[in-house]
Amino acid sequence: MSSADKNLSVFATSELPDVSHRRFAILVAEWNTEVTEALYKGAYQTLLQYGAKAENIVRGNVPGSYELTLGAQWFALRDDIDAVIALGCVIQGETKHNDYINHAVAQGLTTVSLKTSKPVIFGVLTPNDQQQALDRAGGKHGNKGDEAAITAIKMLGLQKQVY
Ligand code: DLZ
Repeated sequence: MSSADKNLSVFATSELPDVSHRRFAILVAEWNTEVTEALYKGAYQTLLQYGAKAENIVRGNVPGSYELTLGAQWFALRDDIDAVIALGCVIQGETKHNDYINHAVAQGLTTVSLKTSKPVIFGVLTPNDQQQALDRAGGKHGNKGDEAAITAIKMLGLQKQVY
């Protein structure tokens, strides 16, 4: 079973919708690149695995997780983007810096999602250390990137059901 399938079994209660014509933006923070690149790989492959077309997936990089919110807003405001997946990794440090970043990003992505009425998925790891992050970026605890992609797909399914 692939890690995407594992995540699907955690989530799924129904079939995933057809997303062959849906357009996705994946935003990747450049801090903790080893982790965020693994998250990206997971999200990208999972979108393809569940029917998205490569030409309908655009990638954007931001310097750090704090910048995910504005990057997400720029993509979400585009008419040709249906959903945004924001990927980052904020590792706990000796100061409270990480708390401020995590709260700002969570709040900011929520605001963008509600303001644009599009799925903006929080794919940010908030681990205590790098190993915990790697465990969740294709390691023993799966890949949060896969999970973020499936969440985006499921939200597009709900949108179709509602509208
Ligand atoms: C400054 C900072 C710190 C200390 N740690 C992280 C981190 O673990 N993960 C991450 O994605 N970004 C970090 N940053 C950078 C901030 O997200 C942001 O890029 C800067 O504060 C500039 O706005």
